Amino acid sequence: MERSLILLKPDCVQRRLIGKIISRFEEKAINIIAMKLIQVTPELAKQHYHEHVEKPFYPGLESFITGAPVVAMVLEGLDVIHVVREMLGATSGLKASPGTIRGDFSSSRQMNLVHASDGADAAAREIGLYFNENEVCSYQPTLTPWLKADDE
Ligand code: FUP
Repeated sequence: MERSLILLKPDCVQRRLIGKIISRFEEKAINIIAMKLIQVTPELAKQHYHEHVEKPFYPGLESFITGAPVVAMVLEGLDVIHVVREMLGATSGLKASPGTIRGDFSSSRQMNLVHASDGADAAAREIGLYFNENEVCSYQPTLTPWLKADDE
């Protein structure tokens, strides 16, 4: 089992798409094991996007990500980091394929609705930025025998 940090970004919250996007993950049988609505501060934004802080687009990215609340979630599942990145599509909504979340709902590179960790190290770091250990509630879905084979 793998974990990934997901943010439903301010554009997702403002556009009332929270429910639709969460439904995509639920329909895919991915387990939500932590979730909260929070306001990202400039300090948290700099920690989250530390590799982008010096880039020319960073000031705009920080204004955007701190401009309204986000929904932070931890998703758990088999290969969930890769699976969720595929579900999101390319970073820019203008390039993301139809059928992906960004391809269906976003027409922007910055306002691309959802963040998802891009690897195991990033996931561990980002989960630690947004959640305390006691906020993460791992559990076994009762439907598990109907979601995957025992050897998967
Ligand atoms: P991703 O891994 O898909 O979240 O994308 P990146 O790490 O490449 O970029 C982080 C965020 O910066 C993305 F959500 C989009 C945003 N961004 C811009 O706003 N402008 C740019 O020129 C590049 C990225």
